[in-house]
Formats: sequence, C-alpha cells, structure tokens
Amino acid sequence: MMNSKNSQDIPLDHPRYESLKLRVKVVDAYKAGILADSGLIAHGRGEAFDYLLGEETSPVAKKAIETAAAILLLAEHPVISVNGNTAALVPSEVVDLARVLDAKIEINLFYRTPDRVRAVEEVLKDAGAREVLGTEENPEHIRGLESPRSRASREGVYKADVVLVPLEDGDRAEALISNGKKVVTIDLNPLSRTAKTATVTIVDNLVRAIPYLTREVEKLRRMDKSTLQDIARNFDNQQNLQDSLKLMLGSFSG
Ligand code: PTJ
Repeated sequence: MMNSKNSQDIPLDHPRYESLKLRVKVVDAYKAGILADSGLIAHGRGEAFDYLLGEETSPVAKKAIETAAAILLLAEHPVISVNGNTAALVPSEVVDLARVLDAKIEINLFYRTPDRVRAVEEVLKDAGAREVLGTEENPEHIRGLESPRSRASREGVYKADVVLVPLEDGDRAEALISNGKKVVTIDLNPLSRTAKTATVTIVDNLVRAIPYLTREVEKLRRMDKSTLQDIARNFDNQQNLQDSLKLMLGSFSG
C-alpha cells in the first residue's frame, strides 16, 4: 500500500502546497487516533467548498468573524467545543483563542471512545491548554440530543451562554440553541443544517478562521459593550449565508 506523504516531502512550490499540507495533518491525526475515519471524509467535503471560495477568507466571512468576536466578547461564559477535526488542524490556535477570550475548552466527539478522548486531550494539552473539559465520568446532558454528544461539562457547555462549535453536525447546534445558548459555528458548507441553525456561521476554513477570529477579538476588546451589541444586532446570518453561496456560485462562471 502506498503511504501518504510527509509534509517535508511536498515541494514548497507545489501549487496545492497548503491544501496537501492539511491532508498530511489529517491523515497523521487519523493514524494517531485523534481524528475519526469519517473526519477524513468531512475534510474532503470541506476541501471542495473551500476550492469554490478560492481558499481565501472572503469579505463575507470577515463580517461573520467580526460578529462572532463581538458575541464571544459579550459572553459571560464562552466555551470552545473541540472535535477530532479541530484538534487535528488547529490545536494551538484554539488554545490562543481561548486565552484571549478567557474561554473554556471542552471536548465533544460524535464518534466518542475513551482512546479518542485521551488523544484529543493530549494534543490540546501539548498545545498549551491548562484545562480541558469534557473528559469527566458524570457530566450533565443537553436536552434533545442522543448520548454521547449530549454530554456537557458542568463548568463548560452546560453553563455556557455562547458556544463556538467549529465544524459539526446540525442537531447539536439546534439543541444548544433550544437550550438557550448562542452558537457560533465555522462551516465551509453554507447549506449545512449547522450553518443554517447557528446564531453566527463563519463560512471559511477553520485553519484561517480561528486565527482571524483571535485577531478580531484582540481588536474589538477595547470597544464598549454598546458598540459590540450594535455589531451583533446588525448581523443577518441568513443573508450572510446567501452572500457566501453567491460567492461560490460566482466561481463557476470563472
Ligand atoms: O471528531 P468527531 O467524532 O466529533 O466527528 C467529527 C465529524 C466531522 C466526523 C462529524 O462531526 C461529522 O460527520 O460532520 P459532518 O456532518 O461531515 O460535517 C462536517 C462539516 O464540516 C461539513 O459541512 C464540511 O463541509 C465542513 N468542514 C470540513 N472541513 C472543514 C469544514 N469546515 C471548516 N473548516 C474545515 N477545515
């Protein structure tokens, strides 16, 4: 069987260098037990949408990121929910974002096994996370969801008013919202149920969106509460999704 390349084997001038580097990361994370096998498929779906976006953070996504930053700064208990793909691609970026927001980090896995929880916890701790929630034996549960995704740490998602849920399946976002929480998501697919349900959807690759969001939080943190509230009020998620879709459709006409 032919193995996938190491990132040092990809020539720096390869036109698809960045994309291939991410593939190596997800394959390595799969081998290390961090990523679910379905996570590889999800990544491929994301790649296709990213291709249509020109693999850039669009002005439409930047507007959603500004709003996400405002909402997260207004939160009393912000929490970042981490699955296998997020841990595989952006562990240190998640830790940086949690630091600037003073947010909790909580593991929540669709395909949950004790080994995967341990592997994701380890990658986050190696990236500098001091506390990682979501590993406890007896968590609370979010109403309206089947276990194990219903798991919610008492000091984390259960108590949160705003949850950042990068790259996930639709019914968790829906359940979090019907439990009174605001949900910020990062999903390259503007047609997904998560994208349509979330309070704010950032249609961008999480490898670009998370560091951009951290910079935006640092920029907006000096603003007063009413300015942040205005930013949040003036955002229309459905319109923003339509605008992202238009950008993607535009790429078909060259
Ligand atoms: O780690 P687990 O066990 O929690 O499992 C995680 C996966 C991703 C397998 C699970 O949540 C799943 O099956 O998700 P879906 O329903 O395939 O949705 C994944 C969504 O993420 C799709 O809409 C993709 O377009 C999008 N996506 C994939 N890669 C990225 C992405 N969005 C942003 N950035 C990416 N890098």
